[in-house]
Amino acid sequence: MTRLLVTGGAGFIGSNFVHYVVENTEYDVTVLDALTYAGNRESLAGLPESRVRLVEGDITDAELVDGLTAEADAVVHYAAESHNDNSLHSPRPFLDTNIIGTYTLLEAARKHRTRFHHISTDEVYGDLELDDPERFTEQTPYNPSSPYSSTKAGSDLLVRAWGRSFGVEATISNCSNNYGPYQHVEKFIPRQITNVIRGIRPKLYGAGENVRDWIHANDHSSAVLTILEKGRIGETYLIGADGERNNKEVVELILQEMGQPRDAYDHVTDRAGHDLRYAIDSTKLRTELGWTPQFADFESGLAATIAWYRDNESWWAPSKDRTEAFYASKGQ
Ligand code: NAD
Ligand code: TDX
Repeated sequence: MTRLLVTGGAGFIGSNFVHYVVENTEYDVTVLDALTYAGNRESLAGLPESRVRLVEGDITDAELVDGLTAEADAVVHYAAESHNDNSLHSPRPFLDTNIIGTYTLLEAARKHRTRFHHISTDEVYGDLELDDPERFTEQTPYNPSSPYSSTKAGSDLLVRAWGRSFGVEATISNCSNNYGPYQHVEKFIPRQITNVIRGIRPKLYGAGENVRDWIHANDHSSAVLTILEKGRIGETYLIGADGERNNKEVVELILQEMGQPRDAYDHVTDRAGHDLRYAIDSTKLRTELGWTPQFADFESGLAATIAWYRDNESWWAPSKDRTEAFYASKGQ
């Protein structure tokens, strides 16, 4: 394996993966990315041109996808419409990219017999009660809540069907909430960090009791690379780093780290259908493939992320006003 086709490689997690691959492997990377509002070529700045090529294009473009897949040894498929709040406002792009886009890539992988790794989310499993002793495993039934998570669930099922019916050599990973550099300011942690930098109070949906299971994007990247290289074809692996926190705790940590009073935030309108809690049991990945996360300490990972947003205002500033105007229109 020498050349990877990474879809969505100019987005948050995809760009972190491309940086990780360049630093830790010999592989060359072709990024296929439509550079939607969520994609940013600056997220790939500084990477060697001899190893990383960015192709601006859509994963629903069958001819383009076919040509790029023919050149690749493996496809790692990150491209998606990824934000729950957007999916409640305007679901159609989620169907186009997450369903039709995944179908288009699978058809190319089938034709060229290309190894395929599909990036998915723990949100396909729905949510857990706060006091539920169980966490999500590979056996948990699918029960998605939002237009976003239902299209991701649909894309997972397409991957399984193309594996079983057409022999596509595919693996799937479902990861929990990522944090780290290059995340769009629409998402929870970067929104609150950049709010504080701009003198805006952080915004907590509802009571702030919802729990997310945080993992650093670098740990997600190392897990994906492990599955790509050692995972069993046809299998699903859950990725998580035991990082459960409720949203209120995370906002308080951000405020404290940024030198503000811990209660200097506002409660705003809750998200419709807001999932209560996600939690991942990643035993299979750890025991079968020997993966372990490196960013065990959420507080220091968060502090490094805050420092990154302070140091890289030119990366996020162009999106900030537009994003806040969208939230303000919804009372959030
Ligand atoms: P993101 O929104 O930051 O990035 C998505 C990228 O895909 C962008 O660069 C965008 O330009 C590109 N894209 C969108 N539509 C496209 C199309 N039609 N053709 C080509 N490119 C297109 O998303 P992210 O947070 O980096 O998520 C990446 C993947 O990881 C998604 O599949 C998401 O479901 C999954 N995931 C995310 C998280 C998380 O916490 N963010 C957790 C688990 C899984
Ligand atoms: O301003 C906010 N205030 C707030 O309280 C925002 C933007 C969010 N929230 C809450 C909603 C969630 O409980 O914070 C939590 C995290 O919100 P998001 O960052 O929007 O993430 P989430 O909806 O949990 O989904 C994320 O993780 C799973 C990614 O966006 C998905 O792509 C991934 O599949």
